[in-house]
Amino acid sequence: ATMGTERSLSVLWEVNKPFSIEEVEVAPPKEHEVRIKIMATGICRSDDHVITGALVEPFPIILGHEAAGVVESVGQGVTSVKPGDKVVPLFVPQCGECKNCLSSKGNLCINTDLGTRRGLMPDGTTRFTCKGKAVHHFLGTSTFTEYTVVHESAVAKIDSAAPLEKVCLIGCGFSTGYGAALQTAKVEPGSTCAVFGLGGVGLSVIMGCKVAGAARIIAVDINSNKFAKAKELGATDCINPKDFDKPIHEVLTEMTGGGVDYSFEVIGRTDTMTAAFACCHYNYGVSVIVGVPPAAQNITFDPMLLFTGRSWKGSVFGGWKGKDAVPKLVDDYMKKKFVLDPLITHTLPWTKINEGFDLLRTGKRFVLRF
Ligand code: COD
Ligand code: ZN
Repeated sequence: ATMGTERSLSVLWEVNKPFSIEEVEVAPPKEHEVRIKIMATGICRSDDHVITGALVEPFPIILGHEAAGVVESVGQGVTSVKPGDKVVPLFVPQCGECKNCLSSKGNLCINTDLGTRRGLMPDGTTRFTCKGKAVHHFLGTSTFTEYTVVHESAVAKIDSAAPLEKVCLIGCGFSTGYGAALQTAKVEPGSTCAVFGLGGVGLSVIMGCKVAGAARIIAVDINSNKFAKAKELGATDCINPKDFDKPIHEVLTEMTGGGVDYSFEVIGRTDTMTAAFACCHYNYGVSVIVGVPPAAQNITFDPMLLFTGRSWKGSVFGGWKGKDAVPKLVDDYMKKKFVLDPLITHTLPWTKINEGFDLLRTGKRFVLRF
């Protein structure tokens, strides 16, 4: 089926409903588009946020944005990939022409659907039809399906030897955390770091801090069961805020004789964002927000915290420009510069997608195999 219609994927019709496995028509790729056979996809917290309604997207929709697959066919004018290439779809594309792509400092291509949430291809249409109804795309990727269509700017060609059921994590969770340390914070050798939240993304921040040569990496979580893996991946200290009767930012400031060089919030809560900011060094500390902020919540803080010299930053997809960086990250994985196995607790056949989400909600991180 080179240019015909492909089928079968999991559609979410409404908020708070399970996915239904449906026959879906996946139209051939148009000009500058690529149709991909998905081989493995991770399940990420942001997918769950759409199911619960915390992240508002148009329905019906095909979710999923952390995946790896093989190019099945390409539309006219596509030059960077060809059928048979192994690829990772990019929820932050790299068009190479917008102001952010052209800046050496930016990575948030204006063509990402993160801010707009239109649920459509860049040309304003959809490639998915189910029971005669148009089905929306998610973040320009939609990977909970055997076949998807993405724009050429939203796909990176990777090493043909890469194991797809592992490197799919480079499509979101791993790169988001790892890049927050290496790209956004630019952690230096000998520095002290604090990482709030030890899910898959927080553990990837720890790996980034370690690769950067941090001397001390303090892991913070209210679930002490997360500490063993954090230590295995490079944390030097692990602390549970529940074990102290004073605020955790004070504990960290005392532990480090005045505050950490770099702190990371990898939970997505305003109280921990403020705590992570307050625990970094008053004069030159840098705090990075990695967790997706809860909708419609604001932070109130003492501006003196900034006045004395601290910096507060955010990071999407670890600051990486995807088309350039993802192939290199896959190469680094192949050279064993970092590991991905400890981030994956289970691998399931993709038709068990609803079970995967039940387990995600108990803190597990899944990869679905096609
Ligand atoms: N204090 C300390 N730790 C806490 C607290 C608290 N008050 N509350 C929860 N935690 C811990 C939990 O015990 C858990 O271990 C951890 O925080 C969160 O882990 P997970 O498994 O829920 O989350 P992850 O690692 O999968 O990360 C998801 C984020 C929360 C970071 C989420 O915001 C995200 O996926 N961000 C990616 C950012 C992004 O770019 N998204 C765009 C497209 S995905
Ligand atoms: Zn994600």
